[in-house]
Amino acid sequence: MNTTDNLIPLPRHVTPLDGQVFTLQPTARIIAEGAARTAAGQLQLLLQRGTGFELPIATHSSSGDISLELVETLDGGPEAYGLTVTDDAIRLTAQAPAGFFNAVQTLRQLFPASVEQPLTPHGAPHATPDAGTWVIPGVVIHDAPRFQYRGLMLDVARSFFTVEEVKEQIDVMGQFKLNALHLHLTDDQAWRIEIQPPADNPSGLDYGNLTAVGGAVNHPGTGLGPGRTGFYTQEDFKDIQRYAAARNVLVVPEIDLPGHVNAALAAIPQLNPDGRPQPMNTTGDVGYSTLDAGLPVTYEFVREVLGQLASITTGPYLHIGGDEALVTGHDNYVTMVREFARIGAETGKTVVGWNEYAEVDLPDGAVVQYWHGGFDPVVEKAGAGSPVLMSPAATTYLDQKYDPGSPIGLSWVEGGPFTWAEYYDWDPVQGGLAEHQVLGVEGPLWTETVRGNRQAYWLQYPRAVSLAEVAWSSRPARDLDGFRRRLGTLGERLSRQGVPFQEAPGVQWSARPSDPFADTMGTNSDEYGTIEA
Ligand code: TNX
Repeated sequence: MNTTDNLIPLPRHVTPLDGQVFTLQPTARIIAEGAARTAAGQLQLLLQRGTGFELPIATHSSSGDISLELVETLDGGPEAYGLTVTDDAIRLTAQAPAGFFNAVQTLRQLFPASVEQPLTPHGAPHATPDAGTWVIPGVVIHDAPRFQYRGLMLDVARSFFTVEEVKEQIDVMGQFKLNALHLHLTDDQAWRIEIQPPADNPSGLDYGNLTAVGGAVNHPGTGLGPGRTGFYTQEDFKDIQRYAAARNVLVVPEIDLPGHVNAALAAIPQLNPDGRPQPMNTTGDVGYSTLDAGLPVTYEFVREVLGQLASITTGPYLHIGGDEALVTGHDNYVTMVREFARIGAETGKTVVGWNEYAEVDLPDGAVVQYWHGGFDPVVEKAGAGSPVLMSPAATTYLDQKYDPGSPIGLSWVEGGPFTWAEYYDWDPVQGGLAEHQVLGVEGPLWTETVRGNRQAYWLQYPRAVSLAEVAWSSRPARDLDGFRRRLGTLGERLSRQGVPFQEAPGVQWSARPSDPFADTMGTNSDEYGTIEA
């Protein structure tokens, strides 16, 4: 096997050192200080769980050690890293914590797959092979990402994911150097983020009711297994962000406006023109709800919600939705979205919105996330300085079925079903965009049919891995056959981690995944595979 057969996404430069091999001994140490400490601790834990060796973290290296060395500059920025494996040492270099995190993920992939253990701390550990197993081929790697934003989106509104589940999602994605997690926090069916009662509340709105009503919802009535209720307190949200930051993942919160707001209309009567709350609606329907452009309380509400969310968000982005406002009317849409984007920008954050909002006058630098429909407004906004985040449905939507018989997933995107190859063989720089105008790539998982992580993983993987390589590796370096082989090798790692994946055709999988539906059979199977949005 070649050194690169284990590496996903493919690094920029890989030079095998023929004849050299490093063998990890139980007496090795991890050498790290300062900016390298967090990644060193993560490597220590990984190796302790995977090999049984308790490697100490120290500051002066000798032969046989793994050292993480801070360098002043490295081509490719804060996420870039170098990795050298020789007979007597492993050396990781980076200029920032992000680079060390990435270097550790690559080193992890150079170890035999047997280093991988279940990701959930409660998962029963696999037996650790004996000390002679930990042999790594000599190599020199220099690596840096093509795009700065490499994300997944989790729709926690349609189906709730607990804080622990979101953290595990971060663990899985991080190994592929995916570095952004967009949380779709609100929608018609639910409101999943706590908004606290403000000191100044001119219209006396009951913000607590958003999560009391909107967090208690079961599910849109489709999907396999019991529905999910719950919401994140502001402390939960901070906790998720801290966990993510230590793993080089940025959290991007979304409040979907001015459509997809039925849960808010149900919780806060004053948002309705007749002052009467909407009933909660748990179907998977889209496009039927809207805020009212003519009500002053609409803007008071949005200012409070975006203000609180911005104040607890550590990252630079605030996503304000903007999609499928089918009953809003064009003029009302433009009036509200222009104002909401302005309010968002006033919080100091960069606003992000689905591409419908590209029709509106936006603050400088507002990010446009393309999902479907006309591309011209997107290119025009890009020309005026708006970075573009690429999520074209046919090459990035992780909720789409792999084949028509899939028990979960949607199938409304034309040209489907889609497998790993469609999500691999495309380029984010398209339709007249220039390389520097593309911020990156994001794969959304809408969860009308999804219950919990195991089902989510089954839809996400391996296609999220395709996206990770599209976002990280250069276009000329990407090659379908090489990727197919590396996916096959990856099967054993995912399987050992306890991550169910789709045994997509065309790949010789090195191990079979566990059954993502094993714990849901019989609980809700009358609704098995009924949704066709
Ligand atoms: C469209 S994609 C939506 C979501 C749905 C999805 C699947 C996008 C920006 N909006 O609200 O979940 O289709 O039905």
